[in-house]
Amino acid sequence: MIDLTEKIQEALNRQIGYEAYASSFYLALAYWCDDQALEGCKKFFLRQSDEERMHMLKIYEYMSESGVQPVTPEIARPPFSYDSIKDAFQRVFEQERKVTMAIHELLKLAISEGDYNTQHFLQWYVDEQREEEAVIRMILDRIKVIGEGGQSLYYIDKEVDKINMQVIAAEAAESKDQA
Ligand code: OFO
Repeated sequence: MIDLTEKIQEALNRQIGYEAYASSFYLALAYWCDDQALEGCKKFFLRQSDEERMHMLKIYEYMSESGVQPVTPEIARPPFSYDSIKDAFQRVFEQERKVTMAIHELLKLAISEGDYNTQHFLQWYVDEQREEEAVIRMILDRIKVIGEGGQSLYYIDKEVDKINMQVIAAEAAESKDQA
């Protein structure tokens, strides 16, 4: 059993809330895209919603293995609609930046508490956030190049679909390497 201080427990519970919100946010985005007939974007956001849930569950497991019962959070309702697909991805980027900051704060706390296990546990999240931000930044760059309006939406959707497939392939290769 690992000892988690009160402060670390509170911070991990807060992080559970952020991951839960992120999962719900991506789900809302997926069905906004569905309404706009953007199938590629819908798939991207659905996969991301599942991943965020997995990130949340990893914290549940970590706390449980440490002999602490995690607190299931209340989740705020995410935005229902967006001005454009660019607006949607920009908000995603801001959301991911917030989560990155939260992970970094948590890591700083684990360092100041001398909690080596939590530091080690959080390293995975640091890497994951960096990768997620890079993917969203790439999508925003592609949207800039393609432009918005008219037929460009069709090409943006195709591009996001392609990027989604690349993310899936990269994750499959990563888990094969770890097996
Ligand atoms: Fe949990 O990875 Fe983004 O938010």
